[in-house]
Amino acid sequence: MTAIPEAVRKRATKLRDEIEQANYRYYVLDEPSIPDSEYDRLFRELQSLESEYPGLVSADSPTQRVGVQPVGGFATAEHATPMLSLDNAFSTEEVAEFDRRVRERLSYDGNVTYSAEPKLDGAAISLTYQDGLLVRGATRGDGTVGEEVTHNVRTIRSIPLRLHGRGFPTVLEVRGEVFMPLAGFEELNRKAREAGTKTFVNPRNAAAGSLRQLDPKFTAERPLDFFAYGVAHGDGPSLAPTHHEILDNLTEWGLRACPERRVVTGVDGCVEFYEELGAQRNSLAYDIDGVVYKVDEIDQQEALGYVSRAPRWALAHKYPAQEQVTTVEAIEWQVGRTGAITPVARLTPVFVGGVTVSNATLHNIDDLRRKDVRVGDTVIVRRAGDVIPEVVSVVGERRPAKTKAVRLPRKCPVCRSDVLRVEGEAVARCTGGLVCAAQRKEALRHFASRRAMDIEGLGAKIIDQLVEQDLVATPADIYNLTVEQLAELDRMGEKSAGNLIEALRNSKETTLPKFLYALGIREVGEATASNLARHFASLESIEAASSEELQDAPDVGPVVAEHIRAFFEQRHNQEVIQKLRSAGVHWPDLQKARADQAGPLDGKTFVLTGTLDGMTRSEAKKRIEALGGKVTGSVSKKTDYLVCGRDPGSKLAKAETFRTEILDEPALVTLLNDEAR
Ligand code: 9MJ
Repeated sequence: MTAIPEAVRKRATKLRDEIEQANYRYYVLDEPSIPDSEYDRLFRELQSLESEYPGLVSADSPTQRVGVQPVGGFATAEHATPMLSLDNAFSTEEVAEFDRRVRERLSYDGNVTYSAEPKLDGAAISLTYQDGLLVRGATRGDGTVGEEVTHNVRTIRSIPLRLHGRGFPTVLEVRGEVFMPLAGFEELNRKAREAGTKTFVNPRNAAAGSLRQLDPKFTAERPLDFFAYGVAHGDGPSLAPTHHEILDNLTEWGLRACPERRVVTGVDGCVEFYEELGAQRNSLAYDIDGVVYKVDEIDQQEALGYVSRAPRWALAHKYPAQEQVTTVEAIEWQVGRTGAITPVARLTPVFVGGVTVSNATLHNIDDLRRKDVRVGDTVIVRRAGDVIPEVVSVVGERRPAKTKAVRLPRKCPVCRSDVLRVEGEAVARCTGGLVCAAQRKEALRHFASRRAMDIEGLGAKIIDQLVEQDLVATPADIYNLTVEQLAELDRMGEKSAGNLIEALRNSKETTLPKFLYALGIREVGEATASNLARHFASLESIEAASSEELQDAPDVGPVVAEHIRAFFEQRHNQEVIQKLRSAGVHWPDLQKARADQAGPLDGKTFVLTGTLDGMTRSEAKKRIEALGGKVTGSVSKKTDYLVCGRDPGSKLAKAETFRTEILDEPALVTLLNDEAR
């Protein structure tokens, strides 16, 4: 045997210690210290050292087992067939290598048929059904012994307590993943932030933590879901001969399997599936960290067998990690349009969730304090779906000496006005208003944006220069700009200056809802602006309305009404509006809304998702609004209907969690036609 250099032995010991520590934090405490990507890196390094120096391998090496033994609280549950994990691949070459090994072992020259399925990021679970009755739910634990969590599993609504139909084995052990859909996860964390309690790092930990609650009452309150992905053993009637048919059978017996699965052929089929699903990854309702390929023929699976911790017939092909470690280089405060100041971490750039991230939000001062993020810290950054990258936690073990806790600045970092934090509010604000260049820039960006005044070519870079050179202070000033002034700016020539002037001229013809939205009144988004316009029909009536009268408009509560009042009471704002109108900004007269003659869909809130065939989304919106209904952008408790077209986005899953009524296109058309009568 090759002699093992001392440095290698030391490195292996260090890696084992780090991996063991990470395992403990992950499996026992449900509080991971490092992201999976970092764990995988350490694990692979240890594996590669051990394969180079086999003398390093010891029975207690983390490479020799799946997780850690369960501790306390729950009864232990043995797995008659071990619950294994999966080997990982990070490239097409590694997938090809896997396929080659499979064919070699099977002495098979043709293309292997695989079942390809999303790899869900949750907690693995084993469910035992005896004579169709759910008798045991168990976590994976160390793969051989897990924890008995039957009571908790029974609270998950997508897990049937009794199987449907017939033909299932007398004893059926189903394996699958308990996970938390993203909408539920974000809602849970939002509530935790509001209540000032601890947030979960990611949906997977939230799912694992929820499953291991000692009191099932708490599990029941968590939005958990379940997809089956396999069967361990069955007594009685035998199972189908292929993996995909077994999953189909499970769905006939009332279990859920991920609908995104597909039977594919050879490496090409696998990779095509990987790429297609990768393109949809950000719009799925749940987190996935890769796809899994499984040899579809059960006979072939049996011939291939297992290695110590993973089946030889399956492979996880991972996507770019959604969590990475990096370091915090600075913590800065960003000033928004309404003066809200938000802590932002400037990071050593890191590739996460498919893009390079160098800034991440820290939400607000309370959240920052709770996580205790400091300059110099090693942190976990998460970027999942379309969500803004965020710092989720600090890797405490890696904090350098002499760091300082971050404090809320007393002066605005941009204009030096006082920073004010209203008692009970999470957000701190700069009190500078339009004196503050940051707020001015943000107000102008908002004013010019596509859904507001839609001024093409007036982007952030131009606005920054206009404000910094004192050419523009308020939105009214932009209509006084000349071609000569614009042509002087960086990134501008005569021609683009001329185009911008033309765009400014075009933008003067607008609509009342767009104009109201463009003013940037706090809490007045597009939907509220549109409701106000419809309800009051003219800007003058809105300006003259009392707080009570404003609240007669749909979607306007006392807080929003107060913001509207406060905005119009400012003389300064009145002047800006006056100047805008003098510059020629105008909109068509609206029919006076017949406020007292309620539309048939009055008070009903709709959300649209997916593609409609017979009309565009904006036509649908118009028709709903014409009958008094309201269309908003995201699903909440208050949503009455989700209109669901083809290829719906994550709103569908969210609507399902709120049990919102779902209308397909024909149902919407029927409703609109019926109500229009
Ligand atoms: C997940 N996590 O979605 C397996 N998995 O199969 C799928 N995990 C698995 N399959 C055998 N889809 C062991 C683990």
